[in-house]
Amino acid sequence: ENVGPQEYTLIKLKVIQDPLPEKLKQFNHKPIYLVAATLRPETMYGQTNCWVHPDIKYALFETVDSEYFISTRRAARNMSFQNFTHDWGKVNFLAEISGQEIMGIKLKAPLSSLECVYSLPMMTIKEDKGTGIVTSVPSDSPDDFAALTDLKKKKPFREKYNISDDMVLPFDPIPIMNIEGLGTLAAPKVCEDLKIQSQNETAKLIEAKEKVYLKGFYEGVLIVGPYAGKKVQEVKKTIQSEMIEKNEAKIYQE
Ligand code: A2H
Repeated sequence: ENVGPQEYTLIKLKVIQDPLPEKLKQFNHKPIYLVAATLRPETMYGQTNCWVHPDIKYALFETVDSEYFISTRRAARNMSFQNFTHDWGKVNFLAEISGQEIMGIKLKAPLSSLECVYSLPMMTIKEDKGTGIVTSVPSDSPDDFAALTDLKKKKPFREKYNISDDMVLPFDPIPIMNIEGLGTLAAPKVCEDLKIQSQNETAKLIEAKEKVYLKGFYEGVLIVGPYAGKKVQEVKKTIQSEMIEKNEAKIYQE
């Protein structure tokens, strides 16, 4: 669908669960990250959780910086052509991991005001886009708000994927920017205006995204962090660069 390469910011969500989940136990000598591809690095202040698809197969591999990354194999291969791995074009896959095996994991999300966030199930994740892992900003992303609301409303959905109430119920959208006409919680507002009932209402969610996305980018003004008061457009690149300098993010293209 895309013409030409798309640049994403890869956000490194560090696994901070102690002890490590069973499947990751043997990888305890280097830091492990779930890596999420985003187009909106300036919204990372509002991360409340991370999305993985329970049925997607992910892989763990070692990067040139001696860290472990978890993403789809496809994304890992792309990364190997962008100097993420020791040998150009080669990935040293160390484990195959299903989404369910990295569900409900405690993570540290860069820039988020929360001490920790959890990996939770999202059923609309596409396997062939980004890393197959999505970081969640329900204040500004209708997809994220709809998926979080589904989990909050539907106990059987949480139980099916072994998600405890404390990983979901305390987490509310965090106001991070003001968009004229939409306020400081644009995605929840538009989802409510359009009466979106679940993450599967694709057509309505496309409409919601159109409403929030362009306005957020052109008219959004941050209300938190060091760039509070600045237009998103003016500080997006700076925020991205600062995360990269702190080793919390990378540029990734596909
Ligand atoms: B965005 P594009 Cl605040 N499957 O990040 C489904 N969605 C995926 C994905 C996948 N495999 N990989 C990335 N994404 C999401 C933040 C955000 C995003 C906000 C607002 C809008 C928004 C927080 N989630 O995206 O098809 C990621 O969510 C609106 C489209 O390449 C990524 O940016 O254009 C975006 O979709 C990439 O979508």
